[in-house]
Amino acid sequence: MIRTIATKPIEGQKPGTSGLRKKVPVFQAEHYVENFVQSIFDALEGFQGKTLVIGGDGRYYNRETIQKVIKIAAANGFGRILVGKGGVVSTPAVSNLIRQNGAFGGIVLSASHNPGGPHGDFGIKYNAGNGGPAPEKITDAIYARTKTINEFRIADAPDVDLETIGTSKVLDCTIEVIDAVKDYQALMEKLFDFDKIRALFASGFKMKFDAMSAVTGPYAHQILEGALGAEAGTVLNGTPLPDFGGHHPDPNLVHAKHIYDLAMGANAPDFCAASDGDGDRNLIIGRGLFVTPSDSVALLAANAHLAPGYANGIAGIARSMPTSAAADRVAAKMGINSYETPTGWKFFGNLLDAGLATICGEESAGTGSNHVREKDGLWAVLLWLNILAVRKQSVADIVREHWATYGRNYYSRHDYEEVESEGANALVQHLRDSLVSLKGKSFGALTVADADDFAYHDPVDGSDSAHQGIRILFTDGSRIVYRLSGTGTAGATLRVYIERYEGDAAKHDLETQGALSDLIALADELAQIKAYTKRDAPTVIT
Ligand code: VG1
Ligand code: CO
Repeated sequence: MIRTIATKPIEGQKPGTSGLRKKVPVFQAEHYVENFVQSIFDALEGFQGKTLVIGGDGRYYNRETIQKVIKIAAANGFGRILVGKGGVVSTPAVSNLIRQNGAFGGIVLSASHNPGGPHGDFGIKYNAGNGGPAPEKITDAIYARTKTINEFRIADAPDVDLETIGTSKVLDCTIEVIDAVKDYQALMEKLFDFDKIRALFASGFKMKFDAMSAVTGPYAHQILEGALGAEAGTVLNGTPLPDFGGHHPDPNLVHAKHIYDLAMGANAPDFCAASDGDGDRNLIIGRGLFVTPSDSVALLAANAHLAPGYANGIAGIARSMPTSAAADRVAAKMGINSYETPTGWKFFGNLLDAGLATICGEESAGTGSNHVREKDGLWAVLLWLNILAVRKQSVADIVREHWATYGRNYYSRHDYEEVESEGANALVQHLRDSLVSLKGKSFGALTVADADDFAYHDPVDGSDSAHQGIRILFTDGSRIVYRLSGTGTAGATLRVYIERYEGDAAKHDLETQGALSDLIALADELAQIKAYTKRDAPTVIT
């Protein structure tokens, strides 16, 4: 039986960089989930009888939400629902399932790298039929609907058993509980030379992969230790936990410091990596050398042809605006196009669908390709392994060679987390007001070539996205970028991105913060960060 239940609009259900993200208690409020999910379906057309994929990163409130989504989707007329066993599917694997099954779309339940648990974060995101995060046109329509919604439809049915692989029915809708790892592994086997990687491990190559008690554990166990023969114990924290063991499942130098320390210590493995809560981010550290995500996307693009899936070369490279220009240099040398998009994977979708870009990346540890429409943490790890297996050099040697060829883009991001929204907004406004007067000004050796508030014109669908971050570009190629996070759930988070290009190979081994110190000081001076945020120092430096 379908029940139609009266409801009232709920304030503040505006999807951010990556869907709707709030604290768990917010989602637990009466009809909150129901309202948002019904608003998603109300904003879509033509899904009667079609397939919906549902997956989540396994965090607290995942199961309860999945039961609701299944019942609402069935009541709204979906014909078939695919859901991973236990309701746990990584974000890139959801993207793959949507594509492989010709699904109408999918729902991803995740707050990615944010902490979980009863007081942690939760999130809901809609992905379209191409497997990627819904474009702004759809998220705007969803948001508009949340402001006028007055009823939702839900099946009056018992909960679906998510623990057993098999098929059942809710109303006329077929629910299939599936093995979420199998299809993903098959895709990876098509893209990468598993024989070569197996031989690399057999030769004594050692690695550690930290799944951070999040979604990639089962994938990493099965692919790295199973199919590729890495020794038992290669995967750390490989069991997904609803609260990620109380940690932030954020693979950066702060929250994955233990793996950094391992890579820098005596007896370091050849290769260390980690992924985030929902499996779409990656951290790459070679013995003694951390690879910045911006360098990683450039390196992967330059070497992708060494993997079977990219043997014919790549069509183009896309990076988010704050990501360093290292990838642009690779594209220029290869004679292919590079694209600069706003932050958030949804902006890569059109470029990938149109075949304009093959490899995409973000400075926030997101790298991916046209194999799915999400960034993909394990994919990045496997491409690195494929490259290492072919080149038979250390990570550090490969990175240094890359710098010698292209120059090095020193890069760092300084985050000021959970500052007061008022101060953060005032800081951005003050910067916007000073853009015109900054042009041509000199600060010591640095001269401002241009300053703007980044706006993007999508070359495929012609849509425009304004106010995507303040850019201050210097004549020597250095940049300072400021933007406010669209994924935080408390107050505002200011992100300051700092970059400097160094062509001289003799200066490629400087300590990063030191190499950027004049820009870091200038970033504070121009935006008056300390005054506006009332903070003396960043919360996180990556
Ligand atoms: C952050 C990152 C951005 C990334 C987004 C989602 O957004 O900066 O690059 O796409 O998180 O990543 P923001 O608006 O907080 O800067 V994830 O791993 O949540 O799907
Ligand atoms: Co993520």
